[in-house]
Amino acid sequence: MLTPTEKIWHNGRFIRWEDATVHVLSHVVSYGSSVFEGIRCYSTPHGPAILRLREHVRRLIDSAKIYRIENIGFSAGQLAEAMLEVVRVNKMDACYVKPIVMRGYGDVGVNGLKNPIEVYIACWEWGKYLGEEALAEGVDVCVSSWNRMAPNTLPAMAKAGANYMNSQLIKMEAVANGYVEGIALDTGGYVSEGSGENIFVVRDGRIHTPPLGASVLPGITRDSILTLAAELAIPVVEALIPREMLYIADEVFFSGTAAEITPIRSIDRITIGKGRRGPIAEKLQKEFFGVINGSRPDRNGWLTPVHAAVPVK
Ligand code: PPE
Repeated sequence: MLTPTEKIWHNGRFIRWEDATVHVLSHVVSYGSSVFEGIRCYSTPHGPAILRLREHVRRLIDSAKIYRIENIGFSAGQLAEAMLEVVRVNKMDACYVKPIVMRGYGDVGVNGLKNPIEVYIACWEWGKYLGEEALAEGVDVCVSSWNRMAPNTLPAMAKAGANYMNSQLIKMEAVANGYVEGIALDTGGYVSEGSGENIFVVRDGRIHTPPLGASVLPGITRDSILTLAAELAIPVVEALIPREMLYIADEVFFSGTAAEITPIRSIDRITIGKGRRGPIAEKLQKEFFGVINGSRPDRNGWLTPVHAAVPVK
């Protein structure tokens, strides 16, 4: 269960954790009108540092724009600084940072354009997403009977609260059937993504991942993996993946801020590869966690130190 921290940032000032409440008639409650981010702050040899802060801020602003929130009220720089400040104020080391932009209380009805925009940023300690052993051992998952949203229904490129109603159906069904997670197909029947993770499939030394047109969130960890794969000279194909490709893969793994890089050892009770973490997932994990633990240089400037005195652009 969630352990509260002291403060939450709200519209430019800090309030107590327990005061960060919304009115039940806020637009977001009835209509799901929120966009948000999930960001990890890691404990590094140089103190706490936020991973890929700029990219998360950018996606938050993009998600808002898709839903016609053209002005969050804070610049990218201000939002980034606020996220660092939340970690500082709460004296956190490793934690998960969650900014939420929502349509608040005021008007009634579906059209939320007149409702005020509320911005909150919270942080708390969050451990391993798919279980302690998952990163080394791999997880058992299924293909969901639920599809990801059709492209012209809910936009998958926006990280919107409403999309997570679909994610909940995928996740709850998987858990009810004894799996850790579900993989959703898109409405064309091609592999899309997990309820909260992007997916990668390895066969014959080549990495395959669904393109953005397959109803996936443009994951920032996905992007990190594409960058690391290029640096390691591992070929990557972004193309539609038929479901059966999952079963005959040498390796399959998830990526996400929360899930990091999590190998999949079985899908629908079919063993994937050797039934444990494969060499490519392991190599990518080594590089990814190497940047965080300082054993690899931060070549691409992914880490923003929380306690540095320089403002973030
Ligand atoms: N797809 C979905 C649907 C998704 O929710 C996430 C993040 C990803 C892909 C991976 O994106 P990225 O984190 O930028 O690499 N899911 C978040 C967890 C959701 C939850 O609140 O639970 C996360 O990983 O933080």
